Amino acid sequence: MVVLANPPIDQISLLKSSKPGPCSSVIPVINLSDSGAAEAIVKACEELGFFKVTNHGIPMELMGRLEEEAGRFFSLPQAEKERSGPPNPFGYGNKRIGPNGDIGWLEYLLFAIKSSSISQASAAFLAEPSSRSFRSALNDYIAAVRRLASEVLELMAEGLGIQPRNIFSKLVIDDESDQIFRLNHYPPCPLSSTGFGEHTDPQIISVLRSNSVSGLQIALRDGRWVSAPSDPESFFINIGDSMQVLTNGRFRSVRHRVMTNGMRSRASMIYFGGPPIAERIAPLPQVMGEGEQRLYREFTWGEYKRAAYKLRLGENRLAQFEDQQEGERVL
Ligand code: GA4
Repeated sequence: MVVLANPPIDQISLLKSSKPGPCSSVIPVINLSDSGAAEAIVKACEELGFFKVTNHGIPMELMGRLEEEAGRFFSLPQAEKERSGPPNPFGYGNKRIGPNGDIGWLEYLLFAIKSSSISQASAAFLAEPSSRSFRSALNDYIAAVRRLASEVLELMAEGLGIQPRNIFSKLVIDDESDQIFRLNHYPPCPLSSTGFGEHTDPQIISVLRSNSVSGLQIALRDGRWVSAPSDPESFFINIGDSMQVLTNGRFRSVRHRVMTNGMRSRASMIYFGGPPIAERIAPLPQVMGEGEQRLYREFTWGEYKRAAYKLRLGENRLAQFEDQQEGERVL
């Protein structure tokens, strides 16, 4: 058998079944106003690293406004969109994902967030008077979704029974927190293909909202892919690599991907909550049981980011930060 060392992403999706599988109902749904929400979130983070939240208190109007503004941007002439790119890594991008040759069937806008609004430096075009309503829809949405991320992170600490309650949330709401916002547009694609190749998110938490066109799939522990049926009124939360490290592997950074739709455009908006660049990331003693072996060595978020941008999208970025077991250590 010929084994491809580094198969292109389109081939990976052909090798593995891209069928949604029989169990799309495995996606846990957490009602944030339920009294058992904290425990249910912890269970979902341990088993899947992924869940949907309802009753989140964010008005649909905020999401609708941003979806409309994004739609207006993506329907501009190509040359005009390209004035807002190429991504460095921020700005407009078309098909190319990251700096190492990954290709997807999408176009997108990537922004840096400073505190709770878009960083002007990452999106000069938004300063133009004609972009005023786009900018305000972005900032209103980001402020709301960042609060939601922080609330969910506090429920995680509560569910784990660790103190202080803001042990995770403070990492993403610091003035220096490294947060990213992404607007994706997946045009219809007649052949079922990969819109965004499989990967894990490097940050602590990601909060995704999409229009009514499905396509997001997540990998179960046994390697099967399952669909996360779209729900424009809810948010999907996924655990990132840094949270997997902070919880010493207890929470799972979930592999996910997006498949295209043959008929309709998928639009998604994703908030990525990361810590300040200089923040040290290591398994938290509060989360570890007595005598539990540390799975990862300490690193700074800046170090991890640099390593992440050197690899292809689908690669296992955490492997190089795994702690060696006592027995393997060269003394
Ligand atoms: C995945 C999660 C976010 O979309 C993102 C992506 C980033 C990019 O598109 O520029 C990365 C990717 C993501 C992981 C590894 C690196 C960086 C492309 C890539 C190959 C914005 C992020 O922070 O990491």
